[in-house]
Amino acid sequence: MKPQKTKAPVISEKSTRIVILIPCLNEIQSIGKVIRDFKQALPEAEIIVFDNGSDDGTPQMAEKSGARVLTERRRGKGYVIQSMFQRVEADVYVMVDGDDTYPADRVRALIDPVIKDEADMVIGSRMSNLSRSQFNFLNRVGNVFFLQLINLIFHTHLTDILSGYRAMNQRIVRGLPLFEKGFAIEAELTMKSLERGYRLAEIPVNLKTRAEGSHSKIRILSDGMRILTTILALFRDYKPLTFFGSIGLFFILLGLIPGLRAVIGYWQTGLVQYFPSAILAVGLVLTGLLSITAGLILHTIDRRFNELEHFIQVVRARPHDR
Ligand SMILES: Nc1nc2c(ncn2[C@@H]2O[C@H](COP(=O)(O)OP(=O)(O)O)[C@@H](O)[C@H]2O)c(=O)[nH]1
Ligand SMILES: [Mg+2]
Repeated sequence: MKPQKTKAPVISEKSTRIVILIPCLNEIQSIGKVIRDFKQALPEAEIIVFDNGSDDGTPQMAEKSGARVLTERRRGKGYVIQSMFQRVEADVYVMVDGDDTYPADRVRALIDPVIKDEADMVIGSRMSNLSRSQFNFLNRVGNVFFLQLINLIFHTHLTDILSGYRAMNQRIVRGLPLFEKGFAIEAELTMKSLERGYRLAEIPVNLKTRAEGSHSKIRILSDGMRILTTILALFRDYKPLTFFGSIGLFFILLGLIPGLRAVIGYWQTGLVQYFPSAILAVGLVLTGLLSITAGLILHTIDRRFNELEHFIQVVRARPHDR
């Protein structure tokens, strides 16, 4: 659904409230440097660390380095990002990991298209042709797989959908309903932005390896599965006709195999020889038709929901209109 474009005022440099939001869980080795680097790269921005029950002194180090520290009790990067969007008021939101793997010196290039109102979200892409990123092998394979999946679903040409380095304007931060609790939050953020027609842009960044002694919190297999199920669930919810339609088509094509066998048998002998094949064929084709029907019904409901969401956006944008 294309949200009613309420022309946001061009944000002038001077009055722009920019915040750097850093989700952190036990990042004592790197958080001090991250805060210093961003203070240097973007002195006019406020830096807020969202801590999630670190027990290694991260919040104290963050405060000592000049950041504001807020706490989110529910464990999980997704909960923290949701909390950031709900609790912080600003014009430009930058989110960056606290493990010093993203380059602070690219932050101006990241926020520029947002400030010029050329994009609603700018993603710091670790996998563009111009990026020289240090990924561990499994992480890169997972990222490329999920990237291809989302580009296939939305016919887009993004180069990185799971990057933790992004700049966003208030419209997208206020306009997106986010529910993911863990590392699938970036996939949800990207897919829901694409589905709602927000303007996405990318700039190349080089991902660095973590500081000595600091460890990634991601569990490749379980978080990877979580990201995959999230992508498939959002595909089902936002593209029901494509999702259930392709499943339906698959079953109908599958039913053709035993079906043809039964039909050819009947043709040749005038008798229904292959009963099991005939029954299997009917079963498969009916399942296919059922799935397509479900897709059509959900597609219709989805369109009406889009209209509802459109009016909610309009009312929110112009609450006093009668
Ligand atoms: N507050 C909070 N931050 C988290 C949590 N899990 C990860 N993070 C932070 O999210 C960022 C990315 O996590 P990381 O482990 O580096 O994942 P990776 O970059 O995908 O390997 C880091 O700054 C982590 O400290 C969590 O449960 N709560
Ligand atoms: Mg990391």
